[in-house]
Amino acid sequence: MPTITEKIIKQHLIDGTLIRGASIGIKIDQTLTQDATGTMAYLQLEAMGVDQVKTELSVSYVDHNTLQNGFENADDHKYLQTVALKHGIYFSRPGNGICHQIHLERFAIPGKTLLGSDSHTPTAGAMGSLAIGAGGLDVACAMAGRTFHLQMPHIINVKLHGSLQRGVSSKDIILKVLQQLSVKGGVGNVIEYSGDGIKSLSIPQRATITNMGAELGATTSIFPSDERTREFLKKQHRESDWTELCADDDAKYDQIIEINLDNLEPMIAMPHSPDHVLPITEVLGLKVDQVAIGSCTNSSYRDMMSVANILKGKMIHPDVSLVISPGSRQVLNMLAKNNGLSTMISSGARILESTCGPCIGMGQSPITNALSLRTFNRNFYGRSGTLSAKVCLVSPETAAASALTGYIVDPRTVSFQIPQDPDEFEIDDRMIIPPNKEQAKDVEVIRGPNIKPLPINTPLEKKIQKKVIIKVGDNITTDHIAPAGAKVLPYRSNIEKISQFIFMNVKPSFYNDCMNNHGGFIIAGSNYGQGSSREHAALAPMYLGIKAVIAKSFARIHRANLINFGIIPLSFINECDYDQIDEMDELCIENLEKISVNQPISVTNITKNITFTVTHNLNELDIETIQAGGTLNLIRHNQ
Ligand code: MIC
Ligand code: SF4
Repeated sequence: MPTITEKIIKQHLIDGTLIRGASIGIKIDQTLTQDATGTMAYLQLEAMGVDQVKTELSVSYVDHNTLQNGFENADDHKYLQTVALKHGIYFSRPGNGICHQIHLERFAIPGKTLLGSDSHTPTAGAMGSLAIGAGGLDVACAMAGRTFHLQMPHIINVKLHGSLQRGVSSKDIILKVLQQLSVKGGVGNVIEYSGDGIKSLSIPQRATITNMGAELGATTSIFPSDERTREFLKKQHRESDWTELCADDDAKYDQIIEINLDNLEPMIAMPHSPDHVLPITEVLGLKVDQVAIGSCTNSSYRDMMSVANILKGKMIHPDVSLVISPGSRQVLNMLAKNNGLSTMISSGARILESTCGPCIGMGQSPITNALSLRTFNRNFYGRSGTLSAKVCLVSPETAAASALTGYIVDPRTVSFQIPQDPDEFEIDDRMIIPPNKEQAKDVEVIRGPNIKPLPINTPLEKKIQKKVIIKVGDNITTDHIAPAGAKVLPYRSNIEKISQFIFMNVKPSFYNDCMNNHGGFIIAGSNYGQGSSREHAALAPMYLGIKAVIAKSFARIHRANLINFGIIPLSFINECDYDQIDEMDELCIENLEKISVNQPISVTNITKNITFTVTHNLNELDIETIQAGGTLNLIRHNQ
């Protein structure tokens, strides 16, 4: 009867029952962090007074903030390295690659639970891990051995039939799913893949699909652990980590989607959302200015070899800038040894280090009004660093073929050799520093001057009477709230400084308006906070005095982050109440000491002299957390 998700959750269940939609608590086996969210997570771990992590495995990666334009990022790396050694955490050094790619290669295990402070943690679902993205504080709590709470997800089964045609790639499968389900269609769900079509997909191909399940808003995505999984683990010299794991034949799903790979076409996501998906045939011939290949979605050895085979013996178009970032040191080294790298260099590609790079706006912003074709997973407004750029998401095959012509082409019309998976991957873990209990005692944690203490919220007051500082529409991303990019990311460990950038591209006066009004409310449409797991999108507004967000609906991770920092997430009961609120209206909520489960809350709009009701969907633990002014306060209070 059970699905894969139910099997893993059952084995890890600590609180609650497996009723879909109910609150449950599970044990976390593995955690991962990356540098942009990791500094906060480890500051929080330190604040909890934990000596050695309680997980089976915790890994700290450095892959986001690697442009060292000033001391800040380098200082963060040193902090992360020393704090890892102190607390029993593996440390993957800058240059070793992108967290999700490396975790898949070296650490992910079928049937294990993984919690990561990055929304693309579900990449490891390709291996049959139950891999979930969360805010840094939730990951810190998991490292401290605390239970991770979530809503028991509903389960959508995506059945793949047939096999991909020449020039069509697994990126096109997930773009197709996004076209059908949209960026909010996965909220509250796990996406489980099955069907005869999965047999022909290798683990890195599956990983492209599970990675971009984050763009559906899904809790996670997962594939069975089968012979293909065993084969991949064997080639990574980890066959002993393999166990078989699949859903029972009569497993019950909440929704079934069928996709026939035999007639799937190459797809493209148009600006500025990963679900604005069209078949590539509708945009053929559009002029391209930049092509960027890489990111945790499409930077495996196979992806890189498809690109190399398409570029082989040819030169890129004079009007195109082509940048390529192989996903890991393993991939880069293998490409270097089999001449794939020199093929890329000869064709005019600019090779970047194995990091997130342009995906997170760390350099390579395209020219004004550019059309930038990227193999990444997000094309949110402004994320590339050039506000006027139009970023489109495509497969590595479409990207490479279009870099040669200078306009969008259908990769099915290009002749190239389809790459084979290697017989063996090259194993060299020397850029991963393992924990060492003996040394841990003597390690001094080094903190640069940009690493500031954590701001802590105050307990919830009985009454909030404040102004609406901003009113936004649907599908606001965490990139809208807390932008990324090379100018802002160095302040990820300095909340006071990063708070000056909040809503910078949406309402530049947001910071000053918060300062002048002692904080206030945020009003939003549906799916507020989609995208990244960055808790800065909650922590910095908390620092600026934001007390509540009233939205039509929320994205899962961001809602959890708001609760963690003591900001109340409230939902409109009647969506038309949203229309009656304007920026700078004064709202008042009273009797907050009496919030209880399932009890609606009444909000008065003093400016308009109207009252409306909202829900909160908070469980008892959430209410306690908010009353205390956030998770850290609650933990301290209960210690
Ligand atoms: C992203 O892709 O947006 C990031 C950068 O990886 C984020 C994490 C962050 O903001 O540091 C994510 O996906 O969670
Ligand atoms: Fe890095 Fe981009 Fe992947 Fe986020 S989506 S982890 S920034 S490569």
